[in-house]
Amino acid sequence: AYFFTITLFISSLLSSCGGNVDRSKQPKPNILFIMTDDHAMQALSAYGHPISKLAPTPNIDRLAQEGTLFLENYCANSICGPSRATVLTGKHSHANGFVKNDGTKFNGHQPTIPNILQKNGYQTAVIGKWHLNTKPVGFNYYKILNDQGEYINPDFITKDTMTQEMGYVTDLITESTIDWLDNRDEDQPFFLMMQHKAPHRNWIPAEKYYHLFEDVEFPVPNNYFDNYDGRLAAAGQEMNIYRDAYEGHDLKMVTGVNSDTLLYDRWPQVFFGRMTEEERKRFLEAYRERNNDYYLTERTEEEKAVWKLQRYLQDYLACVRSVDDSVGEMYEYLEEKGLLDNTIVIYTSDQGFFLGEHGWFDKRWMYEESFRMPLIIRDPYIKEKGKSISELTQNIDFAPTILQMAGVEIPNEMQGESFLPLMSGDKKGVDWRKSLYYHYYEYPGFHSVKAHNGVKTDQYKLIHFYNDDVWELYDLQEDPDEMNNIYDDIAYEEVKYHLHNELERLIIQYQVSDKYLH
Ligand code: SGN
Ligand code: CA
Repeated sequence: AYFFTITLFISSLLSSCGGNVDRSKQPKPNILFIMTDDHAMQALSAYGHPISKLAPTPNIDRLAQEGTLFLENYCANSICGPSRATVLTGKHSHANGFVKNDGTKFNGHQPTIPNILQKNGYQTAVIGKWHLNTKPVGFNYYKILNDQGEYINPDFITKDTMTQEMGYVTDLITESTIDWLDNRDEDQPFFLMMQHKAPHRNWIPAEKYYHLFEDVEFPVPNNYFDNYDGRLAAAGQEMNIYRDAYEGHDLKMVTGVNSDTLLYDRWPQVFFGRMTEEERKRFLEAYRERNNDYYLTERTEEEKAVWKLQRYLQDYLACVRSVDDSVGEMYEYLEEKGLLDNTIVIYTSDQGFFLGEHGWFDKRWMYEESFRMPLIIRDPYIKEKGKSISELTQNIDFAPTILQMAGVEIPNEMQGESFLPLMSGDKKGVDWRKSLYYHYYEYPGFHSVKAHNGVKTDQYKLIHFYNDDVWELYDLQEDPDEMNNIYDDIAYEEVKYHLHNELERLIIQYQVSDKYLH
């Protein structure tokens, strides 16, 4: 009978729209926003990429099984600070003032998720990577990494202090997050941003995972040895795994058999310099056999390049494993405290990343791997579980969506749109946007990616490297790896015409100032 009453009670909470819970009759939900740094969807098994099958992420996948998986979610500008500024403000980079990762100072006094939620009865906190060069505004509490942050024994900045904590960054961020939850005011809902450093460069795994993937051979992308034919900008980049990755700093290679000296370690202060002597020894021991093998086995240049890819992926994916553990711990915590039914959990990364496609690591490009952003939302008020969404969503939509979830008005100046109606089934794809605007500004800059903007539809992508006035066009159905620039292909005249118009329309809609278009 008890079960029956509860069932009746629950069904009375369901509104007419698709059996979802009527939010207006519920207490405001808690929101746990988990954002990692550079987590590619190729490394998140809910998306099914072959790489992730060898290094699955069961805890993050569980969010998708119990929630909504976004298949076509993109960022507006594939670089850290700008993506974070867009998430907070719901605006494209030019409109929120943070276009480059060049030390720009984020203006936290514009309408942002935390500012608005705080004014509407939320407790707000951010723990982990911040990287916006001004102190967090709109947060009751913050504990952030110093700039990029360090993997090992990192410094944390709070309102009054900067303190080094001993341990592995992903674990420390999880602990601090749980700590904050334990001490929060339980009478108020919370908006909590847990923002991991991992799996950002230089991909140092937790000690317990040094060996995790050492014997795993990950699939080599078929365009690993891309020659960039027909793509001028791509030919000029500096993000090749086998040419530009630092052999010490990034690939943990040493100077010879049994050597304890790293090859080029560009920033010792964030790597070996951060470890205690004991930690350094254990690290070197863990990598010794593999590093010796590099010198003891003869390899062609091509084989060496593949060896480097494997080393990169093994470390990157071991970092992802700790992130997945962290999500598991948060799950356990919410379950234990009875919070799962009134807490929305969002999992995303500040942008995508290359895992060897085109020969690359890093991001920045409007090409799919870095443009795409993983996004999974477990919203207990939405009835349908394991749903996926293929409409074009973007990080400009995060703020409006979160505000709508919290039942708060969305400021007009936000450029994104809430995708909550897509999740709840109240709005069908027919009413949704059919194209996305993208704009990357940071040139000259690290990794030498030329500035570009562009438009993407479900099938096509037009990119303008506007400093040199060079155009690229891709048919994503025919050429998902974006190897064939068909801009000059006469067969695509009409597509091109349509996309040029669409790009113009978006530039006007989002009010991109002329100074950014040359
Ligand atoms: C660091 C990295 C770069 C990376 C930028 C931006 N080098 O400079 O490879 O592109 O950050 O990354 S590192 O060896 O110092 O890590 S972002 O996540 O902040 O956008
Ligand atoms: Ca990043």
